[in-house]
Amino acid sequence: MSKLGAKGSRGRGAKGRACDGLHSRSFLPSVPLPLGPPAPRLLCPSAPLPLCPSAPLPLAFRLWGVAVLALFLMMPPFSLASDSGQGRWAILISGISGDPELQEEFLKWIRDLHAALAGPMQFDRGHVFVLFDDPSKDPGLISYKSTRENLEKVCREIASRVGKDDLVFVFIAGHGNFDAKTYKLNLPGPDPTAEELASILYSIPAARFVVANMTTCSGASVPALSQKGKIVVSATKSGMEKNQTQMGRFFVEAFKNGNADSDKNGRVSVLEAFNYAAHKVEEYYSTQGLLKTEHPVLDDDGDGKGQSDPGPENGEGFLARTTYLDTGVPAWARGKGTPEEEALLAEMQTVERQIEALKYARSEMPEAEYEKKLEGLLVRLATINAKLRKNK
Ligand SMILES: [Ca+2]
Ligand SMILES: [Ca+2]
Repeated sequence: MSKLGAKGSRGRGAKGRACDGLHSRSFLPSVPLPLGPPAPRLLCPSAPLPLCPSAPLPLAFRLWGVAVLALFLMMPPFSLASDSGQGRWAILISGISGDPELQEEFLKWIRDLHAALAGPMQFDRGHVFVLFDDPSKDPGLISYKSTRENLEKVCREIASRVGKDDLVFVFIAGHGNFDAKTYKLNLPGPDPTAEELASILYSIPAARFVVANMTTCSGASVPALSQKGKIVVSATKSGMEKNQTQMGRFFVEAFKNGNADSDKNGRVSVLEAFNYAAHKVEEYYSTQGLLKTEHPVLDDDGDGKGQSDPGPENGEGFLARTTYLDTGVPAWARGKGTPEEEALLAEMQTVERQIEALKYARSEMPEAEYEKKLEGLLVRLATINAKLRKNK
């Protein structure tokens, strides 16, 4: 079940956004959708279909038709070569576990995430660095003991090899603490504050960062880690949530589980992973009959404040919707393709990004202008997909 379902149960669905005319997120790519086969998602119960094709159709129906066409044409038409894994880097770090069972749990998260990155997501193995509090637990996997010094060393190494447009994914497991003023990550040896952590990580001159801090109290690290162009996910909304967190487990699961791909475009965006994991956290506490002691948030607008429900309404989630850890090739399209097909795919992703940008700018333009621009982008999307099918 997607986060959207959970949001609906909290009242967001009552706004009627699911059938919000033709600009509804229901049929656009790269947006969270209820799970299920593609066809039913195109139907909007409150918007009856036009039965007489010769009758003039309102713009809304024309847009709906274009959207249906775009999605129809997005059915797997071709195969593409995946890239070599260049341009993407990962730091997976777990600090002091403090408990053998927790240590095993954190190691499992890291192992699973490493397997997903090096496997289906095709990261270059030499681009994935694992730091753990006891390297003897898995010497083949763990690059370094998770000290601050070693984290700095890894960042220096990546900095010396990274491209300016590269993506760096940082996953932090373990414990953090908060003394009402300062967040610190508990590592063997000196504990970096959130500000120091940001300084160490962002010494890497890469344009794109996804930082997932899954520790206790991690919400308190968001203000320091937040910057324009960076996506920050934390397991808790503040430093006051000090109980052991579950978010990390589900965030990792999101990249292993097709259910996180709520819009069924064959890829899991960072926002989809967040929504999936946040929903699973909610489900976990509910099923266990426990008071929910962690409230995950995401920040990607650089204002230092995370949102539990990112969307155009609060301006959060634009980057995360269009940021992926994978190669850029949908799961259904991974294989061998031609340069022309790759160029078309890149163009398709550009148009998807423009659609998202338009949705975020919607409140600042007249509705007619919004619909006209959206229609234009959807037509472009349909045209690209038609070309891809033709090349099949
Ligand atoms: Ca997706
Ligand atoms: Ca924010």
